[in-house]
Amino acid sequence: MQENYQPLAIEQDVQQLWEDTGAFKASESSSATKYYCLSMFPYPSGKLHMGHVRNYTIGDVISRYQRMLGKNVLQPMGWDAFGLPAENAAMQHGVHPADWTYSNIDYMRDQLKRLGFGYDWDREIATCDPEYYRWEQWFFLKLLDKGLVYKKTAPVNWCPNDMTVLANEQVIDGCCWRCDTQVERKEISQWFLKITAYADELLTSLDTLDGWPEQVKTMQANWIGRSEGVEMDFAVPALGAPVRIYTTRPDTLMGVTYLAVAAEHPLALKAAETSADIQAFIDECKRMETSEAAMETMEKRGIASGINAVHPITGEEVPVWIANFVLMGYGTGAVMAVPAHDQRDYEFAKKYGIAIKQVIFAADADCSEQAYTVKGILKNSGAFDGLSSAEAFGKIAETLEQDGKGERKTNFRLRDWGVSRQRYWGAPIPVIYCDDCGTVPVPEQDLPVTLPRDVVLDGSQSPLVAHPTFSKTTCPSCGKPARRETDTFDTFMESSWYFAKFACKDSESMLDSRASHWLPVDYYIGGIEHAILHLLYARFYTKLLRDEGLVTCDEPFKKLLTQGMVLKDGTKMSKSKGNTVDPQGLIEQYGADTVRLFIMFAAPPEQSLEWSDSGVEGASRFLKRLWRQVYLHVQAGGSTTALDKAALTEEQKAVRRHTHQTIQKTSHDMGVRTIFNTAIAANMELVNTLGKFTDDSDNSKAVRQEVLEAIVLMLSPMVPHICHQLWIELGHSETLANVAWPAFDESALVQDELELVVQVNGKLRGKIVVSATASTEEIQAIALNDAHIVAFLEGKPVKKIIVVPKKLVSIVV
Ligand code: OVK
Repeated sequence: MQENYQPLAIEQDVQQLWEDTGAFKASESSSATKYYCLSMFPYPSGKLHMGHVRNYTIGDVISRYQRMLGKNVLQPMGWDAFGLPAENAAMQHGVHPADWTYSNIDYMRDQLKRLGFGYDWDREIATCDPEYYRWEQWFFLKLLDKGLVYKKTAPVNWCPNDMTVLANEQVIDGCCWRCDTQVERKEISQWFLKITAYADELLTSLDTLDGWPEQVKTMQANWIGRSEGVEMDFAVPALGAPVRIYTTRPDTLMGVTYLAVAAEHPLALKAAETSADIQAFIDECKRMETSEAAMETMEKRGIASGINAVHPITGEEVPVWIANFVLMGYGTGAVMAVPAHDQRDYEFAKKYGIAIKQVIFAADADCSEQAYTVKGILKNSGAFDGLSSAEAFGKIAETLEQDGKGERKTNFRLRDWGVSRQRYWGAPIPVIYCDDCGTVPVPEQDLPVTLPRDVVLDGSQSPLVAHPTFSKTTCPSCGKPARRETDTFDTFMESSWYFAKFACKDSESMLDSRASHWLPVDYYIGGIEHAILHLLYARFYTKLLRDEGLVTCDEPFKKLLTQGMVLKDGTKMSKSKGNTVDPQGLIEQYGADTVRLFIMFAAPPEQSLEWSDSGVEGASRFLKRLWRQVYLHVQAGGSTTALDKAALTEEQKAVRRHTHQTIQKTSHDMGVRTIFNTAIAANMELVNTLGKFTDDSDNSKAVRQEVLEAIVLMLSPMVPHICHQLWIELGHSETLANVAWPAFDESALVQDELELVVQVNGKLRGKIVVSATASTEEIQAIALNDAHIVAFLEGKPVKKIIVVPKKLVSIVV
């Protein structure tokens, strides 16, 4: 055995061995229980950053631990390869998005291998591979057939100078990132997936996800946003049609002092016919950004339409305003405003001098400074006076229903999923437009619709628009000249089903029975930034796949771990802050095991991890210490005799007890709590104990062998390379990757004697040593007869004596 730990050489050899022996190839034919462990696959953005290293180390530790428990583990890896960064790189460096992507994949794959992650590389997927996205196209057409896909106009960010659509991240302070021109809102026709058809199930089946963090389930539930309310009509004689609104607070209906409608609402358009000011305001609204985040933070503005609506209960007239915070795409494009009981309505009313009418009362209900948004008792509400908010909800709904002016309705905040992107580097949407036949699906035998390679990206419109294979095709239905859809899919489409494809990469169909064998994913690990959209889309897609008979599960991810961020100097590592740490340099300096150990030791997986150079040094020192312990043991001849449990000295027993306590604790930390830093710390303490254990009798060597083997096995999920080597040095020939997780020896945990503290009248007066099996009466007798304690009893009669098992004896005299 080498005297010094040389990580680089060991790691290379062990990785080669894993590759040669196919150590991590998963098979469906195993009789062992399956365990599918998946980390969110990366965008091939160039090179790994620390966040990736953390994510993938956590996944690998869980996978290796489960393998040691005897599970048949699948841990695959692939590439979320489409998206804007490849187009940006193409423009900045003049390299084709495909070349940029594939060369990044090659580099990052090497990095993952260098870190020793146990992936089944035979299942590697790159989503930009036509053999992958062909099935996405195929499935889209199935959904189209089922009516779960449709087209409608929706707003996009439009740069009038570059004549191109911009993604939200390409809009900086309302301007185009390239030419700084003011961005406009433009309505264009786009494809949508009807996720709203699954809103109810997406919400209710959250209850089945016991293995998900509550916080993530709450975020999903809020995003879906189920609400109970009332939909009602306000008649508008001037428009000749009523304005329909939805409210979750019908109890405040009698406090309505105005309505607000979106700039695109028919009432607004009607009002604009006779007012240049209104038209100007509408035009301005249309120029606004489309993102919801921008909506929330912008200044709330409006203009009176000059048109009045009729209150459905009082018959009184209420003015209608056109407001920039009401969106046509959300609900009915109109809202009733109750300034006394809604803060946004309140601020708007104050700004424009609109009446504020309080109708909900309670002891603390005061509307002089702000809206009173809590429920209470109705006043100023005519026939509904004196009712509670809850009672009024029912009564008012009933009244509207009787009058045919409204009805109770369950609403969802969730909107259908717009999947069209006006970009090149994505999966083409497989439809053809024919002047005669309209929208025609691409026939199955013509799939995949592949991306042409011969394009130049210049930042203006997608090169697909002018590309001959897209602009000139024939209608599959009538054979006349036609053109292809030039939009490509949102990249969330690819990441919504990749976990299923990993199960059956080489299948002749989209998925086969192997998908049902492996799914659901037993443990899914990834960043909190995907808590809402990616996870929701993946859950939605799973239900779509199930309803198409392609998988049998209802939910894709049984357990979810959302890892914390990697910070440096208290802030997120980011290029712009210049505080990134490149994992590559560290791997080259210290080896993969040190990097893995540091990252798992520095914090529990769900908490943020503060980068520390000294922490990396510490991890490296510990591995050297562990190596040294094995080296000294091996140099001293190792263990030549079997452990004789009957002949153990107290010291040997204590070392064994510590060992088996550590196995017990580590198993609990890893298997139940999914917290690794404490598991590592426990093993570090055990290494310390071993350092102090210098006895060199044969039985001590056997004990030392047992302890070292246990440590090597317990740390192997975290630091697999060094552990593999140490395992061999400890005299084993089998690959560590196939060895079982150690079981603790119950008998080694038993302590023969216990030390208890003794209190007299609440004061600590001494300690006694008793047999671990002593009864309460025996312990009491020992305490009362202990010479040291007797002195404190001062000969007084004992009033009370209490024994707290394994801890203390309390005597009252
Ligand atoms: N391809 C998607 C993705 O997020 C996943 C799909 C399933 C939708 C974690 C940093 C960071 C540090 C410095 C500079 C910049 C960033 C993510 C994902 C996984 C893959 C890393 C998180 N710090 N980034 N692909 N992270 N911590 O390549 O949360 O962005 O779980 O790695 O990330 S990704």
